[in-house]
Amino acid sequence: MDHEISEILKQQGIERFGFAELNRPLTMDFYLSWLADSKHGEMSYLQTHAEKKSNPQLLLPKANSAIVVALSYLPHPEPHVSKSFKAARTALYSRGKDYHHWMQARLNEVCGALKLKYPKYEFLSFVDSGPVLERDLARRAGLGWIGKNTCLIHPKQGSLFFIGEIYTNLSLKNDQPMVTDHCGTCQKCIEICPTGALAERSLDARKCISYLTIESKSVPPRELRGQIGDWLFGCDLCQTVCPWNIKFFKKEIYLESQELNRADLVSDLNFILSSSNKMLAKTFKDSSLSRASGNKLKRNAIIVIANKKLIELKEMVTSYQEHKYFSELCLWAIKELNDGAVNSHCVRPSNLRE
Ligand code: B12
Ligand code: SF4
Ligand code: SF4
Repeated sequence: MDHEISEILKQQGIERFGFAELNRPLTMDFYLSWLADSKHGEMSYLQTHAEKKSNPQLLLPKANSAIVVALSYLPHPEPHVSKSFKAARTALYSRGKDYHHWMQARLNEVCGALKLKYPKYEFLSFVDSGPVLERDLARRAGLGWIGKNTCLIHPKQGSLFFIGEIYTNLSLKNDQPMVTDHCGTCQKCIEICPTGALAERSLDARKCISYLTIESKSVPPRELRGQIGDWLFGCDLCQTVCPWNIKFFKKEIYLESQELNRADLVSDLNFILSSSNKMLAKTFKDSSLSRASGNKLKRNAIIVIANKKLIELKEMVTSYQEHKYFSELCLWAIKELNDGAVNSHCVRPSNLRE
């Protein structure tokens, strides 16, 4: 039966997968202590999900196994979106369509094909947002080890992939052993993290740029703003520094922004700040960037403007000063711009903004 399932997955174009028994995650205690230390910040859903993460049968009664799938995002499988930036720096995973939609749809198709073959059994798929401890599950399915950057890494494919899974009441045999830890004495991810968010295999989300630019609704604390650098959405540093990604992606990954055209960056950030939130939502509807609301994108843009000393956008930043959410951030950004200003010409603030 396991062989037939493998064939169905391959027919559906899924090459990298494994099976895991559905029981309490091996790292559940770590997860609970991580929550108890409040390292999840504002992501209260992680707390709510704890019970179902611990007991997968609460999601699908009598579930025995999970089919765990890894899909690489370099190159991005769904790169075409209505608008992408020319120069603003966004995480590699986000440079395409929102995987919560297309990957979920692909897994739903796989569930459909499995149901056809095994009509008496149940299949339920999740991608990212479900109450599943995905890295733990994928590790148990033999898809990689958990690195010191907390990412799941495969010795032959690096870590630049998404994880999704299908719960089922079929009993599937796990035929891939867990991958042994290949981090050794390396500490590169911990050393490069600009905000010091990483300790070995534990990430303080409250300090992670990915959290600060995507998940958190708050304006980042002053002491972390400078470290966000030019990241507009997400961060890849602890992965792009990893020798296991460098080995497989070589010239496709960068630590620094690629040679940036300042005018393009100004144009991207100006677009964000001069658009209404409604317009931003419409523009990025199909893209991963839709995970951040208009105000979050604007907040991030103001931080990048300050950090990159884009004095051309000072007037635009100033135009947000009266807005309750942005006012303290604007004061900080204007001070940063004044401190580092070299030359100035203003961009006309748009009346499209809310
Ligand atoms: C919340 C969340 C975040 C938070 C917190 C991340 C974190 N490391 O905790 C933030 C917003 C910061 C984030 C960032 C990113 N995320 Co995220 N995130 C999640 C989410 C929804 C939950 C993760 C979670 O429960 N975190 C809590 C901590 C405690 O759990 P954990 O990270 O899984 O850590 C486990 C290990 O560290 C392990 N562990 C701890 N100590 C030890 C010790 C030993 C010896 C061992 C073996 C294991 C071990 O136990 C922990 C609990 O199981 C998952 C999807 C899901 N449903 O699981 C995606 C997920 C983990 N994210 C993903 C991605 C792609 C990212 C980013 C790369 C996006 C980006 N470029 O900006 C970054 C990577 C940052 C990083 N270094 O982790 C992918 C990871 C794929 C992979 N190859 O690992 C996932 C699986 C989404 C998906 N479906 O593909 N994310
Ligand atoms: S994603 Fe960036 S900020 Fe977050 S832990 Fe990795 S290097 Fe640090
Ligand atoms: S950078 Fe080094 S320590 Fe960090 S995950 Fe990669 S191999 Fe492990």
